[in-house]
Amino acid sequence: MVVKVGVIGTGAMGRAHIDRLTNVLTGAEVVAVTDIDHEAAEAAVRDFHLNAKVYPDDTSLLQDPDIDAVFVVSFGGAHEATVLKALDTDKFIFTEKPLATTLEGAKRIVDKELTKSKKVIQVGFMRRYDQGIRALKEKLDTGIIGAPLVVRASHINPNVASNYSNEMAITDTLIHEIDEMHWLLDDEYTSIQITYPRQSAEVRNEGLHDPQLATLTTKKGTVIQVLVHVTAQYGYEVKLEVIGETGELQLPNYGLGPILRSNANQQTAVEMSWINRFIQAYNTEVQEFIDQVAKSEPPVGPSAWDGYIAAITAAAANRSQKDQETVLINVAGTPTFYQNKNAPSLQFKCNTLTTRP
Ligand code: NAD
Ligand code: ISE
Repeated sequence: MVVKVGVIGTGAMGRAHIDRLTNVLTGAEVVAVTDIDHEAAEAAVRDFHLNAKVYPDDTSLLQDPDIDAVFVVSFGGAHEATVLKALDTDKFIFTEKPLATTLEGAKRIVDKELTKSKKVIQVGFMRRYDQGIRALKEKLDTGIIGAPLVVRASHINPNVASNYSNEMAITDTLIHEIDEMHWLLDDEYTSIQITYPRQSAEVRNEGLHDPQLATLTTKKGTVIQVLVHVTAQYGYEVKLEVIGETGELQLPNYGLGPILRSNANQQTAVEMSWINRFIQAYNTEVQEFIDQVAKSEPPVGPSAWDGYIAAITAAAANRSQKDQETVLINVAGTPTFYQNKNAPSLQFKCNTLTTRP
């Protein structure tokens, strides 16, 4: 079966997904697109030589009975409304991160998915598919460095769009580490604090503080520190180091050129964009999603529940941005529906955020 896909949002990431679905992966065909910028949708059809309908909006695209799966690749703030509408259909849903930009929005999605007979949503947390991060996790899980005590990570962008806000340092950027770290450590967050170091003179966006430092603590006691630096100019880099009881693990940098040593000098290229750095991870996550849809089986990748955990943690971080205080996080147990695809359950407790007194 060829999975028929509708793409909602044809900006940089929407086009990258259309490209991989059309030219790289197997088993899918993009048959419909839409974007609030109609010309952007038309351009995607032209540029990728698609045999696809251009719909005026997400609502009309979602009514097309020939579409098996939708890719929601609009602005983060627009995901919730589209995903909720998509849940009224029988289509599978791949939504880019964040699932929603508020914890209430993420909960509305989870609540609605829980009324269905099976999971249909996968969230684009592609870090879990990166071969370097996976290899690091595999080593960590062998116990070779003992228990993880401290994690140090950096998320560096050369620059950001003019509409990038201070909150987006969390909901758009840190959200990747928020999802990655509890999966990597097989642990749960108990608190988060954002600290603002000296402000960079490279910041152009009103209200944006850059860089920012996030400190997360976990139930097992690991402390995770993440540097978010989005106006770094020199390149795009994601760094990760796990310090254990008896050793350390560092993330290898995949996809870069060779290291040149000459004239008492050493040089190597630095990537400038997420598009190339994570290309293998994007291809793997999307192929896996398509293969599941082809079998009419629920996605096995990051779920709406993972998106909800990320939204709770991001909401706590957004709160900490305001006063630089530690915010406690309390995530209730995972509903059965998200643990076992064959046993849906509506037992579901609301989660809380509490600020340290
Ligand atoms: P972009 O600004 O290049 O494109 C967004 C597009 O969505 C624009 O063309 C805009 O007109 C369109 N749009 C906005 N609201 C819409 C709506 N309601 N209906 C239809 N179209 C709408 O941004 P981008 O870089 O392509 O990012 C898109 C999404 O992908 C964001 O959620 C972002 O967080 C995510 N993203 C994920 C990764 C990743 O590593 N997983 C990387 C980049 C972007
Ligand atoms: C972008 O939206 C992404 O998701 C990239 O993966 C991330 O590294 C970048 O910081 C975000 O702005």
